[in-house]
Amino acid sequence: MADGSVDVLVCEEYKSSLNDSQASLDQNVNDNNESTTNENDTIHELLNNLSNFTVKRILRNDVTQKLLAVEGTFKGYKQPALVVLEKKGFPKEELSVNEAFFNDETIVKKIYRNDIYRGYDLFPEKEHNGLAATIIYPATPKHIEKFTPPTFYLVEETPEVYENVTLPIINSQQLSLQWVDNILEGKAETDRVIFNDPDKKTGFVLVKDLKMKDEKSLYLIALVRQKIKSIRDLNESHLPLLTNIKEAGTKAIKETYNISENQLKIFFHYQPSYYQLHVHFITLDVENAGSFVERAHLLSTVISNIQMVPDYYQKTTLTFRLCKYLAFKPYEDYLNGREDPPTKRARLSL
Ligand code: G7M
Repeated sequence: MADGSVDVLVCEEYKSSLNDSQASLDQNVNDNNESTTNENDTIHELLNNLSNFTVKRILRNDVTQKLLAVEGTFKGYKQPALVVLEKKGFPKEELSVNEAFFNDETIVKKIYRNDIYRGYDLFPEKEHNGLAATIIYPATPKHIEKFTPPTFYLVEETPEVYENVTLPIINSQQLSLQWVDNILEGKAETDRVIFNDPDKKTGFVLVKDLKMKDEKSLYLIALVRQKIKSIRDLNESHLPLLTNIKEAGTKAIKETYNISENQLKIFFHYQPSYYQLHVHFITLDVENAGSFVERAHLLSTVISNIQMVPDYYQKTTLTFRLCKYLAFKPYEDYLNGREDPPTKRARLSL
């Protein structure tokens, strides 16, 4: 497992921007590496005996991902090291499962029995009981941050808050959309495009997302040609565009991957990382796609809301989470400066 691939830990909202900044991170690491090439060459010898490592701080103990990230030091090495331990997945084949666990060597310890239910601790043979380890040395503050769980802040964004806080932020600090333009203009990732509708009003490009690494599970995004920032801007004039994305997008996926619409989750992010409207298309098995309730808005629900109330997204309160205090602060400041701060403050779950 390479360092760059361990991005499951990052707050979803910042993954894309981190991907963008990965190059600079890699550059930092390279710069750092130049001065520590000798250390790096020899540190691997110490790994033969992990008692050379002292844990300074647990950065993350993720029970769902079964992953432990710790910061520490190796004996004789000054700079911080990062060690990530992950429980390995199970074999996929029935025969391998049989051979790995259901044999004489597996130690069985009974924990409980209740009616038809029994619980055990199993200790399979060593080779089926392993951990995957990633060691980063030297670990930069960015690496440490990447593996430290974020603190989340919930924002209930009224139209007024959007106008006074979000919009100025989007206008002043949004991430570059060059990569989107490149795809729309056919200048980049042409081999990753699944479908292209050139219509200026209802057209879009359906392309493999950066996160789609192989063909095992689907992760596509539909990049819209019209200049629309986010779902906040959507109204009834966009219904032909939205229905086209739904119908033509799912048709293209059926033809290319033989996956039906009822196996797809099709949604927007709010807030997105990139303010040029795009729709995520994933199969239901894909995790870590930011499809939690405080971020995902199903395309079908968005269409239905606009059909009922044409200016729904200009009127509604949109709730989203932020995972950096710096990003949250403008919202906190704005709401604290209001005439009736206690009521307004109650709208923010700190
Ligand atoms: O909704 P949100 O803005 O968070 O999603 C943006 C999506 O764009 C993420 O799923 C990213 O993985 C994806 N993405 C970001 N970049 C920079 C690229 C890129 O250069 N190419 C492609 N194909 N997808 C990208």
